[in-house]
Amino acid sequence: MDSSEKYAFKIVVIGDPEVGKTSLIRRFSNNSFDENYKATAGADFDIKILKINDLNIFLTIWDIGAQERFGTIRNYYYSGADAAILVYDVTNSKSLDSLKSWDDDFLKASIVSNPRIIVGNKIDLLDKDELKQDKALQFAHDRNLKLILTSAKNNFNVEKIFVEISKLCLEKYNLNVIYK
Ligand code: G3D
Ligand code: MG
Repeated sequence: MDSSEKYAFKIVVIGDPEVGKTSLIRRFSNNSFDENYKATAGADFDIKILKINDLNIFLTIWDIGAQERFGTIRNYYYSGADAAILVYDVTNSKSLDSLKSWDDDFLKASIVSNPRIIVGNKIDLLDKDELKQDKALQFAHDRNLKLILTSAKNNFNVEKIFVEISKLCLEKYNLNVIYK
């Protein structure tokens, strides 16, 4: 019998439309990237099991889908969430500016100060000298959050997002054992 500890976390992936939320989730859960799938419609989540050290982490990863704009639906997604992944597109500064209100909304809907992580996606579209991301680093610093730069397209740093957020969840919720 598997005697390793098991933990379950609900993770929500939020941010403006088109930043690559669905692509990151697909890349992580199926290791695939599809340039042609349609915008996510309605409720959608994937389940993935991660092993960190000796721990089994069950992640339900919620994709906020095409409902990004509708505030009332957000609360349904946020309900019971353990952590949020805040995604912006490194080629779209407006999507970075929006993260402030995404983060504020998520925190407002959370009972405790849940862990979050900032993800700058689509770095395959940047030249090397554009990778500095000063504004994002400042935002990350202001909120005491980690920034991870990714490419769902090239599968760069995608797993790292989920490992890091799982570690933050473990730190915060180390009593959330469902089976020992
Ligand atoms: P969303 O779920 O946040 O709305 P999607 O975003 O995952 O639907 O992605 C929006 C568009 O960005 C898609 O292109 C997708 O292929 C593209 N995309 C996602 N991640 C990356 C990335 O890392 N690099 C690049 N170059 N493109 C990415 P289309 O053309 O279908 O709109
Ligand atoms: Mg989507």
